[in-house]
Amino acid sequence: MGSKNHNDVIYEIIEHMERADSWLVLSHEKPDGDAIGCSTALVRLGRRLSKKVVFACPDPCPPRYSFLLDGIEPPAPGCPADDFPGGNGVIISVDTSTAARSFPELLKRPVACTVINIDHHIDNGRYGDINWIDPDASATGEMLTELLSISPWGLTKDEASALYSALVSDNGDFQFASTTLKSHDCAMKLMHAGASPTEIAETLESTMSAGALRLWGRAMTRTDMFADGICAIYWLTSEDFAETATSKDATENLVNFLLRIKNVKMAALCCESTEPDGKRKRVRASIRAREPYNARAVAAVFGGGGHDLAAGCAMDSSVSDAVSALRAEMSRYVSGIASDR
Ligand SMILES: [Mn+2]
Repeated sequence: MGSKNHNDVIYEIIEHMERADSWLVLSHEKPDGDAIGCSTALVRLGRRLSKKVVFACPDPCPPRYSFLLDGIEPPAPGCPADDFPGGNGVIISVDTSTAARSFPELLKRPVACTVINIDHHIDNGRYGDINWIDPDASATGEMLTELLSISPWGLTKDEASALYSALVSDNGDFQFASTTLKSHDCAMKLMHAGASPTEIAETLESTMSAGALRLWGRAMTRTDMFADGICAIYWLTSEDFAETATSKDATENLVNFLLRIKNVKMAALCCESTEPDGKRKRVRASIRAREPYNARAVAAVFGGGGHDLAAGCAMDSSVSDAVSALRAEMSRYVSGIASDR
């Protein structure tokens, strides 16, 4: 995409947002820091501009990011179609690769309004009327920083802090390979607007419960190395969550610890979960990789997706079967890459 097109789409989005009386801001299911940071920044901006703002997310905000909701209503849990007047409104979907990860029924436009899709996932389904997809952005927060910097609206300290939180939670505090000069340029813009990296880091790094630390301990003691020490995996069962009084939210970033082991280039965490639709148990796997390995290539074998270095998938099997299947696939994949070189 040339730089002219890039700016054209941003201006088109700004124009639609400016013109609309109401904004429906959508975050994806199981929201992470990027999704919550971006959606709360937009909710704050919309209120400041006197728009009617509805904020919705299929799942509750993880406690780690609840500080971003200070002073605003938590997102509506169900599909907010009835709350949304339509007509002169926009639906703004952030950080959401497919409509299925949000509210598919809404994104099929039962109401006449423009759907704006702002995301950095390379596999984005382009379900919007306006799609701004930038896989080079280290976070959707980076894209919104760019948009707000160009817009006539500017950025308040609260909005900048939300976007800074989005940025650092997706690029691993500027440590992941997705970090670019532009990521740092965005950080500078956000600091100019009042975001404090120290305050945000202290808030983000001191939110763990004792139960979560015990849960991490259980996973860590199971650290299983394979493929000549290039791969590592650990897992958590429903009992682990029950006995430590924690939920899946407590596992954010846990998988990344496996990459701290010397020479590990590909890592996975398998978590047993009970699906909301009933008692069916599934296993959700988070996969991480370091170059030249690709996490999405492995996730795709199990019907999952994501980024090159961070991906995920769900499996209908027991934890032990899921771990064996993933172990086998990672070994096969890693040895394939080794023989290609
Ligand atoms: Mn993201």
